[in-house]
Amino acid sequence: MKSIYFGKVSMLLGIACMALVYSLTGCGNNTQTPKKNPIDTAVHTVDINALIRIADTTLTDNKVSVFAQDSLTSKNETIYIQVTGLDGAPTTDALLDYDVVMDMGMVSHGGPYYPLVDLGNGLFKAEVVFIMANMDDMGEGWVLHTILNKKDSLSFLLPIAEAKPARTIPVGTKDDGQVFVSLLLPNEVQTGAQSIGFTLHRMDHNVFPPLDNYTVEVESFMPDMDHGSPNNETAIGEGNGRYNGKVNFTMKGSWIIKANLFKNGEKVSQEELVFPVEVK
Ligand SMILES: [Cu+2]
Repeated sequence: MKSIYFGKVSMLLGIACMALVYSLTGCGNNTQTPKKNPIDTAVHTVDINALIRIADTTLTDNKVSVFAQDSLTSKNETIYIQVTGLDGAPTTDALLDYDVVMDMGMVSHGGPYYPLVDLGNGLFKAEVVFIMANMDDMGEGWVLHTILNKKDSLSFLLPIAEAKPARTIPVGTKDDGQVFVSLLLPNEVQTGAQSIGFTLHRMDHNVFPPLDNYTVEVESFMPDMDHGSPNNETAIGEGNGRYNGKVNFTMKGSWIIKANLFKNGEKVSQEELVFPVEVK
């Protein structure tokens, strides 16, 4: 309990210091150049009615709404942003850009986020790694800034609770400083071999670039029964800080996934990352 507490505080201080240095020196540039959003060509549909409405704002001609699959927590999250007319009809020619900032009162800082993907019909997909949870009495917390058609600036307060168990963990590395490792597996999974995804991001002042050229070694372990499982596969880079491997849960129960970062065949993470997973 004690070490978890100190870990959290030191991480918070680390980020706060980083943010303070950033605000004092004014270096770094966290804006993206608005250009045509990439079109998602993958064949899938998003059912807005199955999503939770997080926030919305009405403009003169448009309504902008923010949705998510579930309540948002401090991990790698997918957010949907919908632009409609005041009558609710989709705005098909909307141009949208965004970024995220955590306002902590005395300081603020950003976090890793991916470019918007245009899903068509005024619906956009954003992917953000919330590297910490909102904190009581410390600023407004996470704010999603959107820019519609290069002119209307809209901000949404995002309620980011702490992910339990942790799914995004910072770890020191040999060459790249503090790296945020996010596990993309749900908290509850089924038995059997399955793919396991991670994203890796480093910090460069107040920007958080995706980190490639690593591998994530995956080991499974069942603490109550003192055994692991065969046929796990190291997660290999797919670009943009995304990694995919395999994990094999041979029975139901409480497992942990131990993850270590490797670069050029050498272990470079300063401590082993542990992600608890319930196998149903
Ligand atoms: Cu923060």
